[in-house]
Amino acid sequence: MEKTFFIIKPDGVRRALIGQVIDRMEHRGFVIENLLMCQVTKDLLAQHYEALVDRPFYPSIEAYMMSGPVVIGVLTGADVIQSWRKMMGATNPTDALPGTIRGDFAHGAEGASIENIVHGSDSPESAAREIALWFGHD
Ligand code: IDP
Ligand code: MG
Repeated sequence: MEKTFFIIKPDGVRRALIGQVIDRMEHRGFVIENLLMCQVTKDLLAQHYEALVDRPFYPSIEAYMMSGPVVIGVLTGADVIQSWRKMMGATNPTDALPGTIRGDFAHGAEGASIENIVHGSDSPESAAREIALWFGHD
């Protein structure tokens, strides 16, 4: 079984969407293998978004992701990495289709950062790296 790493971002927690996001995972038949509410630290976030830290908009991502608690977890199932990405929808909620989490719950225009409710690993390599980073083991 494949594993992926997910985050319900601060806007998802703030808007009381934890239940609806988890509900979609469970309805789809994926298994939640690990689940934790926490406050992101600067260092951990920079490691998580190592591909984005040098971008001009990274400070806005940092402010967004540290603006409140997040829920992190590991999801397991067949082809869960790509399936969860499809369930999330496009990065920019303006492009996210109705029926996706971002397409149903986000509009994305909150200042400089793209606020889009959820994160999901984009490849098996990212999933393994992110699970190890956030949970300390795979
Ligand atoms: P993803 O979350 O769909 O994988 P990534 O390109 O990996 O998208 O970007 C990570 C996160 O950083 C996005 O979900 C979004 O919150 C934020 N982000 C990405 N690109 C931009 C941008 O151009 N401006 C502001 N925030 C961005
Ligand atoms: Mg990404």
